[in-house]
Amino acid sequence: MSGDATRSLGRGSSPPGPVPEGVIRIYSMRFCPYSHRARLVLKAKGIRYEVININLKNKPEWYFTKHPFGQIPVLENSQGQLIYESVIACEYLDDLYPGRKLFPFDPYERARQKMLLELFCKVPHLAKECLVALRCGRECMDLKTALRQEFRNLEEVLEYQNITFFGGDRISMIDYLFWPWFERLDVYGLSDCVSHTPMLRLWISTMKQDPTVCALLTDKNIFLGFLHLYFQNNPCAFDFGLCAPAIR
Ligand code: GSH
Repeated sequence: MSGDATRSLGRGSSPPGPVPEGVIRIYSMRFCPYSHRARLVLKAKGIRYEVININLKNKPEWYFTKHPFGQIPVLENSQGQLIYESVIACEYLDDLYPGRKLFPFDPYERARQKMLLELFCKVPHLAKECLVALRCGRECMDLKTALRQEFRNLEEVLEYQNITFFGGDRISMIDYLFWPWFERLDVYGLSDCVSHTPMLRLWISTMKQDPTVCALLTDKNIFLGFLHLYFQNNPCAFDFGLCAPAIR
């Protein structure tokens, strides 16, 4: 049992004990796209892991000993080693654990995936800016236009190479690194940003059939409930659907 759906720890909580041998721990948050990346890799590779969810609006004091700025995700192993930054954490998991390698072995193909990651790098920020603007009732046409352009760049990669997944014919690391933002398009109110990119839409529907992606899909209403509370600055947001606070 990985315990992805455990209540988050906040200020005043006791620090967790050492990580048991044979298990890796992830400090996470149920709705965080960066943590989602690492959880996808943990699941895809069948790694035994435990989850400690962090309340990001009320962070535990001890959490700053795990990450200098108190960000998630962070991995911790049984030797007490800490690994943060989602892409670095995903590569670490892929290198450390046996089973199917998600990054290609071929140095050029691996470099290509990292170049694609650079091509994607504006998407997280733009998606968040659009979400904030929409939630705060601000106009976001320019932001959406910019996001559409980023998606057009990704569309060109799929189109030009005539591939289903970003790494070729099989799902690989780059697909899992992109996926969390595409799963969120609908709940963020940004589905129309892929209306002009048919290959990307096909990729999204193919991704939704992947067993790892399916295992970690978050119910849309739970996600919307989280967003509602998050934008009210309510610290219960992170446990939405577990403690089921009333939405007012
Ligand atoms: N570059 C980092 C990564 O790839 O892991 C970004 C991680 C990040 O921004 N995480 C957010 C966070 O920890 C949650 S989605 N926010 C809390 C904060 O910045 O205080």
